[in-house]
Amino acid sequence: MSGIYQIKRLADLGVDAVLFEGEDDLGGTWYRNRYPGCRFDSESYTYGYSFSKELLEEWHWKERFSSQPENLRYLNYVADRFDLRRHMRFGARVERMDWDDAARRWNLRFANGGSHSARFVVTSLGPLSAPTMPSYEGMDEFEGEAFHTFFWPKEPVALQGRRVGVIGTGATGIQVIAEIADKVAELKVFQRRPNWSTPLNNSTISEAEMDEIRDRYEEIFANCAASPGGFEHVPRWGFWDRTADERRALWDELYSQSGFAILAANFAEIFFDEVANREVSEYIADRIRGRVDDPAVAEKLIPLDHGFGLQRLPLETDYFEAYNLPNVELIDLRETPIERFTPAGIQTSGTHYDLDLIVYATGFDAITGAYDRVQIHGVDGTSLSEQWRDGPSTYIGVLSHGFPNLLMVAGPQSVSGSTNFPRAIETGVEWVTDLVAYALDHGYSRIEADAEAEQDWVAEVIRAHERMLFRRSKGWFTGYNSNVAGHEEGRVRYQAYFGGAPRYRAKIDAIAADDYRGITLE
Ligand code: NA7
Repeated sequence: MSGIYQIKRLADLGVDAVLFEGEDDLGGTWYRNRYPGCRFDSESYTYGYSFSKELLEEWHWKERFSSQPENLRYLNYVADRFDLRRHMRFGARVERMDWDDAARRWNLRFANGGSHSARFVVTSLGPLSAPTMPSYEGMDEFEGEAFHTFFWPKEPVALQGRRVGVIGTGATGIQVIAEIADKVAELKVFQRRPNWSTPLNNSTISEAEMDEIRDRYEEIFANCAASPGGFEHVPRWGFWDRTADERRALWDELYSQSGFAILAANFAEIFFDEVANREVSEYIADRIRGRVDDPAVAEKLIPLDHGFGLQRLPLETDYFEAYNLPNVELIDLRETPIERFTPAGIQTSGTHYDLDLIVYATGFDAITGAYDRVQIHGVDGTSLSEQWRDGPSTYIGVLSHGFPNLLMVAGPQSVSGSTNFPRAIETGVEWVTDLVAYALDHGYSRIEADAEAEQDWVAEVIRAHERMLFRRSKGWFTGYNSNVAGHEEGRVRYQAYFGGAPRYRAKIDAIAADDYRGITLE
């Protein structure tokens, strides 16, 4: 999403720019995540690019929450529509980047042995592009098929008649489980911690509805720009001004609305006030109880370790009803942990499960993982991943001191991780493009964030984070990942800016207007 728009803006600027992509085609997230059920949680028409009126006129989103194959078609359409493929080099995975301070250039080395040198490098690496796997004894011995959802094969995967195990119940696991539950012979869900989840309420978009959306595009994007999360849903204050019955009436309404309404149009107090959060959590728990036939299974699906909305909320279609099917079993790993894998399946402390296919929906080394996977060496050979070992440190999520001319789109500590991605991506791309244009216009060839300005930004990121109840939760917002050393529980990483998109934009625009305050250009 970000690379495609970034290369367009750089091409429009008339600079000599090339886009390197590690995969053999474009699409990023929507190229890779081909698992059944993969789709937007954002309303499609708020997810698409807003930069071209013609594009908005031409494209018809067929579903309110469009699915992966259609999303990939869209990105290909955009690339072809604006003739962007000629700027793209596929199969070009950057393995290492070294800053040459004398030449003021980055030297890039590719996994396939090639190299490239550039004055500026703009990273569009994606916040959720470094998948992570658990490490259980005997995983290599399993004789069936097994893969991470990120690596779901391009070729159709047989599901009918097969015994399938899914490990992980985050946003991905919830999508895939709900989609395949009635298509497989047996489905075993290995759940360590349940997540809160609410209905997506997807629907198709007819030609007539799409025309109405097209007429409203200007308003839609203005609404997104004004909301903290980059959606049309707008949070409200006033939890304590309403009676408990009034609050329940609102939640009944929001639960039947689509997308993140229940989260992003809810009372803002639920994110800051434990009592408010407990009440809404209890409401959602009751909804789960109402949808799952077996009360014992329902209780296992209700999170006890975090309140509603305090980790990334997965949206679902018939997820809870899947557990009412006779072929679906929930295995609570807190009661019966996985002991090892065997050639035939998975052995827990209770039972051996025979499986034909194991799906790892075990998530990502979020936000900084993609950066750690490139060896980036800045001034004096300093390693970026070493510098960020305990958490990222950036200036407004775009620059990091000691790494001149490295400009991050939707980088760590920007709002990308905390909002509707594409809206923040467009903000980031436009800001970075303006900075490059400014540098070129003024004859500057070196751009570096000042250490002090960076410290101030990190302090602001921490302040915004600490105000919110999610600060204690174990999810990728706080950098938690049990499968990555240094990201375990209790090691909080300040990954994203949670001050809201409008405030973020105001801050970065003021910096630009003030001749890029906090950045040394020379
Ligand atoms: P998430 O949200 O990070 O979920 C990963 C899930 O995998 C989560 O339930 C984990 O449980 C589980 N997990 C991870 N390792 C293990 C092991 N070893 N054993 C059992 N279960 C495990 O990733 P998703 O891909 O679902 O979603 C990522 C984002 O992509 C999503 O937020 C959207 O923005 C798109 P845990 O919580 O660690 O107990």
